[in-house]
Amino acid sequence: MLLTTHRYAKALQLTLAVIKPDAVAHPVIMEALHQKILENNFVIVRCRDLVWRRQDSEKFYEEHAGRFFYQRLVEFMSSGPMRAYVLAREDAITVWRELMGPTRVFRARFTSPTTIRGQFGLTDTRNTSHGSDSLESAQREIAFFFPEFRVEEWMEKEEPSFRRGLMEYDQQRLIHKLLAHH
Ligand code: 3AN
Repeated sequence: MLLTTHRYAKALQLTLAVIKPDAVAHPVIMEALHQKILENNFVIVRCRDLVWRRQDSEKFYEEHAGRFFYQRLVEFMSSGPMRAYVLAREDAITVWRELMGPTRVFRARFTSPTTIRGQFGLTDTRNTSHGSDSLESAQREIAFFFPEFRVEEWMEKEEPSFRRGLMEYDQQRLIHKLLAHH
């Protein structure tokens, strides 16, 4: 366990972050992304490795059904292991999306070369990562990946202690936990 001392001034916000199969396939990239999450003072609330069936992929991206990239997107997202995170931070949704950079990798490489997609993205479909784009999608997407996770309960019971920095990082489970006596 590692003690972390970061304290937050504002309430923590939750977001859903996914490392897509192209990045999970490369352990060095996967590790770099995990470190980036820690360096940017996210609380890792949950972390899960999983593989989607095609129907999971279709359901998650149903708003894109009919777009020209839909078929390749659903195939790609069910092609191998992914890692999903529930992350908490001040302005978690915006901060994670800024770290990811633009959706279109070939644009990201020029306009935002230090972002995750600018650095590691392969194509516009194989673009390393996903992040919720609003409070509503964060709620929906967290429920999709972590059906047993209760956002409201976490906000009420755990957020105040995490905000005060009363946590440690569990290197085995790759998540932050509240200190036992709090
Ligand atoms: P973001 O992931 O940046 O929120 P969305 O929600 O517009 O972007 O798109 C969802 C996913 O669909 C993207 N992450 C990407 O994998 C794929 N995608 C979006 N636009 C394109 C495109 N023009 N060509 C290929 N794939 C795309």
